Amino acid sequence: MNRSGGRKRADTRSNATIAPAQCDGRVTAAAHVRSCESLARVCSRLTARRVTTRLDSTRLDPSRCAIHAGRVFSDDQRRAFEDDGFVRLRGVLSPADCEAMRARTWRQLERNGVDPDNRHTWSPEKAWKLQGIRRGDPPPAEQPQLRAALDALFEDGQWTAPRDWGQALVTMPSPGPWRIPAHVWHLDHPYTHPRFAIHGLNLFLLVDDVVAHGGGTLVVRSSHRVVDRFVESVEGLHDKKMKVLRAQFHARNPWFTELADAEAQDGADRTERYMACDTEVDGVGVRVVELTGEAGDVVLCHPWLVHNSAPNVQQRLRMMRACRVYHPSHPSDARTAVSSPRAPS
Ligand SMILES: O=C(O)CCC(=O)C(=O)O
Repeated sequence: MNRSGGRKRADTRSNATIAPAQCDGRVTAAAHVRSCESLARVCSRLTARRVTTRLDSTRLDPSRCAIHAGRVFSDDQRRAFEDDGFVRLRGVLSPADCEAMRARTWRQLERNGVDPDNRHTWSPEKAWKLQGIRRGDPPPAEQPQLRAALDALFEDGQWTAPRDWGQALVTMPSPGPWRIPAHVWHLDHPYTHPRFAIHGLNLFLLVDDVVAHGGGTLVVRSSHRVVDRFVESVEGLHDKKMKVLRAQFHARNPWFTELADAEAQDGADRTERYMACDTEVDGVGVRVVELTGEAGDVVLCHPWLVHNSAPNVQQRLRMMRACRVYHPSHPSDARTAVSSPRAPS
């Protein structure tokens, strides 16, 4: 998650370095995904393989109930996570904490040349050098509601606290119409992630309210279950690059093939097709959903939930943050690497 370039991240497995994804000083979505996928591949190689005989790995142990400072992760929330691949926790951060995070973000944006009162200065590349705003984040692991959720979802209730809320996802407003993008629908975690147990999650924090068509991350609801079927059936899973597996996954289902087809940008029809109702893919009802909500909400996403960034055709900046949480068995070097794989920040 380093949009600024310059610093290289260590891949201590091979002592190689992974250069930040950049293109003429601008980071493209494709470059971001390449970066995510190469790091996920590192993780995948370092993570122990698991053999299992159960049929649907997206069902978790229902007997676990986690409570932190009176905050419970309920059965309904667990079911939502299993069925949809994501669950929203309301009001994880207080309005005051969000206000402070927004103020820090604006201060950095101003240092990058953004004038809050002059929209001509709101160009996308000025929202890419925001690493500094992570200092001063309210620690994710100190939020009781989030702790309860992570305890309930992770295998054996074990997870390693992220240092901060991760990469800044700031999207400047752009002219409409709002469209579902084709590039790049992706996962941040490897397809070789263990089945039947959660060893990694994506966390999206809404630092500000996010309304429809306001740049909220797009997810394919229940896609984690389609990925699960793919993983179960694909040959040579551990020998293939993530990019190859992604192409194979998309090629297998016309719905996903066309979703990722850059030629198929047919505006309203596309929105209708992918967002108005579920379509059955490999026996699973899926549709594209926008992550919207209020400042302080956190959305927990299954590692196999297919997702993408989205345009912001509203008047205000989209401000979210994205981090990942891992099981302690996840190799710490890979954990460090993957915690900041995206270029923007
Ligand atoms: O900008 C966004 O909303 C997309 C975020 C994303 O793709 C990611 O964190 O992997």
